[in-house]
Parts: sequence; C-alpha cells; structure tokens
Amino acid sequence: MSQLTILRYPDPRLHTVAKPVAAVDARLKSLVQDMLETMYEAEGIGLAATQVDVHERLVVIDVSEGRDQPLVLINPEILWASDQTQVNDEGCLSVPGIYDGVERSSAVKVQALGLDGKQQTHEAEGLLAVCIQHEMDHLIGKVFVQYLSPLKRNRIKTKMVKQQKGE
Ligand code: QAP
Ligand code: CO
Repeated sequence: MSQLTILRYPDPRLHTVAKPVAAVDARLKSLVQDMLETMYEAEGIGLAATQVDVHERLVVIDVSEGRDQPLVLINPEILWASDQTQVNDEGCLSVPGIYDGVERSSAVKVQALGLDGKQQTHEAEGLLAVCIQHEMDHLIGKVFVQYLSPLKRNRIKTKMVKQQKGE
C-alpha cells in the first residue's frame, strides 16, 4: 500500500472529467487500497480518484465513527435525488482549512459497482448523501467552492496559492 498525493485547489487537473473504470481488476483494487489509506491518513470522509490525479469514475467514502466502514463506488450514477434540499458545511481534502455551506439534495439513490464487480444500489441520507454528491462532483471536474460566490471563491484561491508558496 502507498499513500497518494492529493491535488490542491486551484490545480487545473481537478477540473478533469473522469472516464468510466474499464475493469474491476487487480490494478483497480490496489488503487482503491491506496485511496483508502490516503483518505484515512488525511482524516477525510471521502476521496475521489480525480483528487489523486486518476481520471476514472471511482470514489471511496467512510462516514463511520469508527473509520471502519469503507464504501467503494465504481462507475457511480445517481438514480434519484430528492427535491428536498439542505445546506451543510462542506470541506474538501483538496481545499484544506476551508469550510462553507452548500445546498444539496437531502437524500439520493446511487447505483455503482462494488469491489466484487457487482452492481449495487445504495440509498443515502444525511452526511452520507452529502458526501456521495460532493465526491461525484469531483468526477465531473467540479470542486465545492464552485457553488460559492465568485468573491468567496477568489478569496479561497488567493489563500490556497499563498499557503502553497509558503510550504
Ligand atoms: C467531502 O471532505 C465532504 O479542510 C469530504 O483540513 C466534507 O473529507 C462531504 C478535511 C464535508 C460532506 C461534508 C478537510 C480534512 C477533509 C480539511 C473531507 C482539512 C482536513 C475533508
Ligand atoms: Co472534495
């Protein structure tokens, strides 16, 4: 297993649109293990392949208290999203130190392949529903700060660039 480097906003590679995963094979399983290790080490609850510069439709999530219930979504598709929405504070491993409110569907139904290569559906609400929508946005090149006002987004951009220069 190895830890992967997480791209930081405003890295243009974060806006790449991912392609479907072609096969759930040894290479993919190894990538999933590395992404889980990277997410746990960074104390995140979700990580999309886009964030580690792999442009394939793959996300890993773990919203459990014990950090022992990994969810692997391969080629995920939203089957249904509730009309009811809620605003939650979100953060992102690619935008460290920044948290702000984003409005999203309160509940979603998602279809995806599991690590066993079988199609599964997941019904989610609460934090898991928010996290699934946030991670799936990464796969279409979207970062949560794009939901914020241009003023906020520009402030965040400047802060991130300064932070990275100082490292
Ligand atoms: C997406 O984000 C998410 O700024 C996952 O310094 C976040 O795991 C979905 C993190 C919130 C729903 C609600 C952020 C860790 C982790 C930071 C994350 C930081 C350290 C973010
Ligand atoms: Co994110």
